[in-house]
Amino acid sequence: MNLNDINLHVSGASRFVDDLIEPTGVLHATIVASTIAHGLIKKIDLHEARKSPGVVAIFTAEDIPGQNQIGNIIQDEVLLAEKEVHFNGQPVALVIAESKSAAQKAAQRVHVEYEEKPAFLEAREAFEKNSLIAPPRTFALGDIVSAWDRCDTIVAGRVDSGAQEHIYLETQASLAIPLDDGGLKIYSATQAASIVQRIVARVLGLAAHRIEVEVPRLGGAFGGKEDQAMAWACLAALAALKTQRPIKMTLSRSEDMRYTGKRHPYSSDYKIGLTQDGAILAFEATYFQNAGAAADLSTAILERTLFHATGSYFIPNVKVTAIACKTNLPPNTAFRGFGAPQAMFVFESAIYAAAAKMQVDAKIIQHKNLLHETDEFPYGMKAESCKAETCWSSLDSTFKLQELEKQIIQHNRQHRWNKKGFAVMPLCFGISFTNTGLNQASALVHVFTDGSVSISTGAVEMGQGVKSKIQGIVARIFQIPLDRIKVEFTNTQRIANMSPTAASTGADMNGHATRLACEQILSRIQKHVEHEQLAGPVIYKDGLFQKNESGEKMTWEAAVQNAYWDRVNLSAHAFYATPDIYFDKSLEKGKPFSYHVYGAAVVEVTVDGLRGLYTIDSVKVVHDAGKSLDVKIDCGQIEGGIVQGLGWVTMEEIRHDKNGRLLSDSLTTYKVPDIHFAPDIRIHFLSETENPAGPFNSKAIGEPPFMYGIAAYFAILNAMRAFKPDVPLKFDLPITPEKVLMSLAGQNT
Ligand code: LUZ
Ligand code: MOS
Repeated sequence: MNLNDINLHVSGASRFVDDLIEPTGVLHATIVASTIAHGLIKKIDLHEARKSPGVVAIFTAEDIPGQNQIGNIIQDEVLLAEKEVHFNGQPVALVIAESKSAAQKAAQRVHVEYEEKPAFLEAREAFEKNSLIAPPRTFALGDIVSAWDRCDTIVAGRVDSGAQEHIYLETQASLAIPLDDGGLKIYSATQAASIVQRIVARVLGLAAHRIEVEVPRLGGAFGGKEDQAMAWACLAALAALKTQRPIKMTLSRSEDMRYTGKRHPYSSDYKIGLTQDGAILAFEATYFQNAGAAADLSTAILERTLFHATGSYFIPNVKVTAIACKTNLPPNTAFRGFGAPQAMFVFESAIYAAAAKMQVDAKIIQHKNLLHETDEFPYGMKAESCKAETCWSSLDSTFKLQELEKQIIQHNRQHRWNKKGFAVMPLCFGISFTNTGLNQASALVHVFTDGSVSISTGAVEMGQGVKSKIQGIVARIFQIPLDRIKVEFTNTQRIANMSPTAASTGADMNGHATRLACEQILSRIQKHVEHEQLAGPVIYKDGLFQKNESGEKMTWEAAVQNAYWDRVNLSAHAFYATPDIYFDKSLEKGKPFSYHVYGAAVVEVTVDGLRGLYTIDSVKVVHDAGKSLDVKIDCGQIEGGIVQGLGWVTMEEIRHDKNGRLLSDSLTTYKVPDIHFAPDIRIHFLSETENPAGPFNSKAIGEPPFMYGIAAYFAILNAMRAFKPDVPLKFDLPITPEKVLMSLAGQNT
């Protein structure tokens, strides 16, 4: 049986951090969190809490032996508050007790006195007061100033998009175990084991090599564990070092929702200019990003927003500016798409607004302005191997858009109380970390004397199937069955200096590194067979070393055994750095991406005009996966991405009270798509294309499909306009049933 994560999951056997067999003497941690959005700490009274049953220790910032600093890109985030709190939910103290409930009870008995200060919850509000994370950045192409004069239609407006909660099945979790040499072993539910190692070492004032971080697997992450697993690992580590007992720190669903950051809400201004025939000549936008109270990954996310400002289109004159605004919410963070969905929603809204003004179908403008091979992105890269037009026309021919349109018009004629609408979303998403330095990965491969294989890489398995893809790569090269290949847990002492498993690059980069390591070993074994066993050139085919002339053959197992006794090295480490990418921030030009992923989707919806309810009927996709490493995994990623994208644009609504306290802090108040909401999804892969940048010509899959969901917003708008052609055009997602109803009833929400 192939014991990869997929099989373990379906049988319920897989263990996540919280399921690991607990070490004896384990203690449990919980935090005392700020109950205000912004203010000074006047006093922390631990007196009563210390007497609470089961309490072992309580720590505050003063107990941190190293630096009280967990900021990664920008060092602006303390682990435990010192004099000031900057968001509701910020850790103020750490309570350690014999059980989680004892810790929680004691935490309630910690009394913190605050002096409240004014708080910003909205990006524009923070911007007005010059509360910024970093200076604004601008990308430009062509000559925007003169371009406006040549436009026949100019439309300007505002676009808003809301936050999104990750709702990974597994909440944040860590387990820290003190070691006899003064170091720690930490099990952490993180996408970024080496960054956890680095920051824990900083906080504890220890060398990185003293901190071993292991990630067994994650129950989903979606970006929410790229940076934000950090605090929980650091807190467990701090307490483990201090008490010399194992410490477990897990968050309940509600704690996780209240304490951790989300997808960044954006509020944006746009201006778009077109000629009479629908060619977009100019686009200008300012994105106000609600970063929350610390930088986290906000500046990187903002950069990806700029990179995707014009989506799948070529616009000759562009000027886009993005501003990370510092507010008093938990620091917002990575979430599938990483700033690109927000940018694409703005651009699609601009097209939609222009189409409405010109009284043409938005699809016509979309199609007319698609990217082509020789076009240049505003950041200077050429759209080589562009598949935008191919995906669009394949969508059209595969799913018969004209027929769909006819059916919808007919349905809307025949139905008074429910109307259908559809919209198309073309996709172009850049693959690589935009921070070029992160585009590196390593693999460590051992072949054991029985011919079975162990692989370690920097990839974290979070349900996306990266382990299966890596296993598949090894199986292709060594030509052995999958159950002879084991992909190990991610561990900082087997693979050093790992980049996060993020930016959709996990299978690409770790897959390439694995390939390189396997090729080294295979070549050594082959040479051994040629020189010591079969005396002459051999080829390796069908799992056999074969000599052409004589027909002599040798199995993988026999060759491995013989090579071992001949003292051939059966282990290899390989390093991969994505070639030919660079970016010059002083010019804001370069070639930041290894390649782009293309696709197109059509979303069909039905709106109930009396109740404002809607169903997403179908999502039909043409997607370019290159030569897919695993069609089932890629389909799963496309389906999951689409449903998550639909949730963001339709029903997922985050609400705070005026003290910045999260109101939508459970799955009864924060609604996410379920199986009943999920539409019929049809996926057509663009016939296999070459992509030498991906292992075996594959393409990255993780993030891009999320953005197909954006079409649902415009499909719903189209259905609403079938009820009421003059319904006000607002671009403010999520478009909840409440908003649909109020807007059809002519009321503002
Ligand atoms: N994480 C990151 C990402 O650190 N840099 C990126 O460019 C990125 N892109 C997408 C998702 N996560
Ligand atoms: Mo990410 S949004 O951690 O790829």
